[in-house]
Amino acid sequence: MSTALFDLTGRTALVTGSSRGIGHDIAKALAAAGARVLVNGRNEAAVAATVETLRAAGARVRGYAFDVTDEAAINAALTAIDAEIGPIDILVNNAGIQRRMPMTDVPLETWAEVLDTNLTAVFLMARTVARRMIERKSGKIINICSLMSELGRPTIGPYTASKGGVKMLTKAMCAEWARHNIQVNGIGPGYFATDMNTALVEDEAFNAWVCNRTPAGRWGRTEELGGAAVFLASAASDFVNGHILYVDGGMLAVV
Ligand code: NAP
Ligand code: GCO
Repeated sequence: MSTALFDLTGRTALVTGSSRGIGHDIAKALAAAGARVLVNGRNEAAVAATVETLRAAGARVRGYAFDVTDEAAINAALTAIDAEIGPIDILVNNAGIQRRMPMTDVPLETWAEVLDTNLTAVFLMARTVARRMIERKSGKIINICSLMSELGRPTIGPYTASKGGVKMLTKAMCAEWARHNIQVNGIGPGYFATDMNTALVEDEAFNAWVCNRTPAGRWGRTEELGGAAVFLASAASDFVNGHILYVDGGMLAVV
């Protein structure tokens, strides 16, 4: 089978929250497959540093620093991208945060912060980008879900609710946009050692739990998500829609 199916040459990919962590390595993988990548995060310096790193590695890359919870900032950025770059062919809704505490202690502000970032932003970004994809009768949207799209664990109620929402929003987007040749799918990472999870990695008991609970016996490496991202961003997945692809070392397959 030709690798041309996975070739992203000539495509433009916006990856939200790609200044570090999972989003960074997804952007890196899409660039390596030929896409021009647009890096995002709230911190301008971090975005600029990532742009430089990816550019030094040969990527065609630009940075757009904005807060995905700010509708006006989203609209301004998407307008600028339209004017400066052109159409977004691939949108990866990756930006996300985690807040850990017993649900009875969760202030409404914390609930709102998590849901705004992890769920509402996915809606806001996709709604505007999809309008343009519908006009062009073509597009790829990848929403970053989680093991918590399927399972719960104590102390991460807002996050779990947000990720369950992202899974179902992915299916809702499929229901409305597949007819316009837009493929909307999710990637569900297992446990990966990023800034989001530093506290977990450093917790000996939790670290041991992850390694024992994961059939692969280890945490995932963020570069191991690149293949799933390139697949769902490419022609190789043109008849895949509403699917959540778990990259979790087998964790969801076993009790
Ligand atoms: P991370 O290392 O903390 O990176 C989060 C990224 O999102 C950063 O680039 C951050 O940059 C950006 N971000 C946060 N809030 C933002 C906002 N309001 N607007 C724009 N950018 C924002 O986290 P990660 O582990 O890579 O997680 C990335 C995604 O994967 C999240 O959706 C997370 O839920 C999901 N996920 C992670 C794991 C895991 O094990 N790590 C597993 C499953 C799913 P700034 O802070 O500078 O804005
Ligand atoms: C946690 C972690 C998880 C992972 C990821 C698993 O506190 O349990 O943050 O939520 O980040 O979402 O798929």
